[in-house]
Amino acid sequence: MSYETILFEVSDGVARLTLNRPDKLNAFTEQMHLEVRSAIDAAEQQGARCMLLTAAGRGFCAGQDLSARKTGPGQPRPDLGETLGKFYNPLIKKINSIEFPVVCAVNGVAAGAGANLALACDIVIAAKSAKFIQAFSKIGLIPDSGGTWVLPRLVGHARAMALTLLAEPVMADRAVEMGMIYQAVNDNELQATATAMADKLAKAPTLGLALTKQAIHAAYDNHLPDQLELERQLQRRAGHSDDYREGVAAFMEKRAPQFKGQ
Ligand code: T3D
Repeated sequence: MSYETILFEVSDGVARLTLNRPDKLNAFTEQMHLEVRSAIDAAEQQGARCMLLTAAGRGFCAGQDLSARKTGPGQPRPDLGETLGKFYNPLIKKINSIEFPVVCAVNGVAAGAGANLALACDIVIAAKSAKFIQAFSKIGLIPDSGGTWVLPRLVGHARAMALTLLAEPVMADRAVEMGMIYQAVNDNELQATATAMADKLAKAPTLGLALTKQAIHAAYDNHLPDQLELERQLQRRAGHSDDYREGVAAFMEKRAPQFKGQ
């Protein structure tokens, strides 16, 4: 499939998805949502073992394209519940549950749903010049795309509340200090660092990583006994995998493992 609003390729197990509306700071249109969805489906079908999400130009993503939301007197007001249900929520849920790691390389400003899209990814690396803005309160909205769920968990209640109510920008270094993201790197090192990480993850034991994702997400809702039981069940599955057998064999034979992702 050819795309107009994104760039997409799968190579050596890494699906690289680049939001590509740089003039509009990669704000989401309906078309972009559909193309992102189709690309993620293609990544799964083509056997990707890691996805690298990034964007073109000076911004990462400015959230919803507001030019599609202008209404004047007498015109119907948009049903934003419908667009969340149709586009944003399925996207966040998909990233959350997809059975390989998703690395996000935040190359510039990430605002509104763009910020929360980044925070939904498994590992977030940002260029030092990048910033995160919970821009919603500036236009009378609430944080969506999982922002009210993920932010308090990452940065705590006090910071989540202030960041969302004030809509103040958080620079990448500060986002690392707060625990909002994993790493901030010099701008000219972002793509190389993220690519190296994605390459490494694509050669890792994919099933084990998928089960790790599942366990960590489940931990937010579980009490310790339930979580221990879940770990027991998932470890049983991991222990039956070819990659576990290969990992142990490689360790014993003092060689590098060749994981197949199964
Ligand atoms: O609607 C629903 O379906 C519900 C879901 C909502 C999810 C949401 O994401 S709501 C929040 C929407 N996003 C925002 O409110 C952020 C709006 N943008 C900004 O606040 C600023 O652009 C930034 C802080 C992100 C960056 O500022 P700056 O000064 O670096 O850039 P700029 O000059 O404002 O923007 C550059 C261009 O991108 C400009 O276009 P132009 O004038 O050069 O033709 C600007 O209009 C455009 N742009 C930036 N953000 C958006 C956008 N165009 C459409 N929609 C945008 N969100």
